[in-house]
Amino acid sequence: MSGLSREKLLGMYQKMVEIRLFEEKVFELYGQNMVPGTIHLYAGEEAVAVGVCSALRKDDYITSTHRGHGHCIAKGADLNRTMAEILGKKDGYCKGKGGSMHIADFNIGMLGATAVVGAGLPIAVGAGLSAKLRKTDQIAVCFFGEGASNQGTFHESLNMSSAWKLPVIFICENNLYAMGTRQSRIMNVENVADRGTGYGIPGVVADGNDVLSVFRVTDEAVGKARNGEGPSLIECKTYRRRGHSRADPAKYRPKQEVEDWLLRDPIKRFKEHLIQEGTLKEAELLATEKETALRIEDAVKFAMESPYPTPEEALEDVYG
Ligand SMILES: Cc1ncc(C[n+]2csc(CCOP(=O)(O)OP(=O)(O)O)c2C)c(N)n1
Repeated sequence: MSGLSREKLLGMYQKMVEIRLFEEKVFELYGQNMVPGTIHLYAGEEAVAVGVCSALRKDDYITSTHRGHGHCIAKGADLNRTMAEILGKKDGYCKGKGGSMHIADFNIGMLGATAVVGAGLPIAVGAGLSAKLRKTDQIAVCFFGEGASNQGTFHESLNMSSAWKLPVIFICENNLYAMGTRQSRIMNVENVADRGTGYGIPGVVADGNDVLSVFRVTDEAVGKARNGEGPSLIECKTYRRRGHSRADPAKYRPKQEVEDWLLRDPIKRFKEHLIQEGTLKEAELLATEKETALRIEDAVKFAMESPYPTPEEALEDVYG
């Protein structure tokens, strides 16, 4: 048994389903030419965002990546405004000018997605430093891929946050590929978590397709960070269901590997677990799925009806 309440577990399941259905809808809308730019889908990695964010408070911070919708939704973003932003509409979080890769909502501690690989890590370090200087017990979490762990920003961020014992949690979403490049082609270590040792940071490997396992390790790291014991590095082994971006058919992944990972689908596994443990009945979970699908439809309607920003608005809310 997980020790979590029925309500908490149902909430986690609902969030995972919300992310999956949202991503599938975005995939569809992209095919209808409704999404400006490109899109990087998060489907398959839901257990990471939900496991991590379920261990956080609303006033804790997160920084995200180019694959950010899942993180936003898990941290509590409004589906309507998220969808509107992705469609480039005025009622979106950034008035339609940020899009999928620059979405942010400071009210829920979501400091922003970024198209620059590895750019979210120093921002989380800054947020952690700010919390420490202001003597709040907030923490900052940054999500990034294994590819980003080869960037200088990863190493500098781990070093500085460890030296200054900052309340930062580094969450590596290791989905085995950075675009089409397999991890083993560019890294001579199997676990990104091992890289923490060089900076005096505990590194843990978690099953990134098991939401409860991700929750448990994050919860422990959160306790340490709030207690002034400094940063942690958690590597969640996971897999994306689709290609790197919407346009990528991901032919570079061996068929058997894809099939094996799809069998370990995080939502299916959590659902089976909840039913087997007797925590929730299948009918309750189905009702949640149906209700979530309706809310996604509402979000699409909201986004479709929202106007595009005018050309003049391109000059508003910008610096420099
Ligand atoms: C600094 C920088 N270099 C290269 C790119 C091009 N690029 C976009 S996503 C990506 C792969 C990132 O892989 P990873 O960090 O593992 O995240 P994943 O896409 O697997 O979630 C690359 C190289 C970029 N956006 N920014």
